[in-house]
Amino acid sequence: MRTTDPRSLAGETLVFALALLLAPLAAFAHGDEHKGPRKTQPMVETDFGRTGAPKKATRTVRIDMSDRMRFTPDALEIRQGATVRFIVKNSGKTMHEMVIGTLQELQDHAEVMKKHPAMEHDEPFMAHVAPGKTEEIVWQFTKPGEFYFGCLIPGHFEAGMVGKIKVVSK
Ligand SMILES: [Cu+2]
Repeated sequence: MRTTDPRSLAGETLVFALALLLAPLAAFAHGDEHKGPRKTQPMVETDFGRTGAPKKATRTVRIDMSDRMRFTPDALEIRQGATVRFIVKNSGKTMHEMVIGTLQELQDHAEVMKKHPAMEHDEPFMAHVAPGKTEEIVWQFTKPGEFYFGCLIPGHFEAGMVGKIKVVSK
């Protein structure tokens, strides 16, 4: 004997099915809401160092980028093992970026950018900085050697928007 109206039973079944469907979405949304702005960068290990922990920064370096296609300063000497907080300012009127890497990597990347100008990466060793804005990179230089930083906006690297980082062994 049935006491429930079949229509309401169908309704309940539907609600249950919806709840099942939505549960993972709700979990996802919940996990997402704690993220907020990215506080910790993904850990990346490269030939020119690795993601630095902001709390362990041992040195702060201010870098200015201008429409003259120059970084100021454009030569740095850093002690191996140092974690550097770069405060990167764009004092120009066009977009600029600071990307750290080996010379080969920067050259290759600049070539790709020429073909795909809209391509955007986000890695812990780069900062895309809008006109008038300031962004930060925290990077640990784990290996000695000669490295570079460049702006890979098409044409900028070729115009000389590149700087040198010499990492000296401890
Ligand atoms: Cu630039």
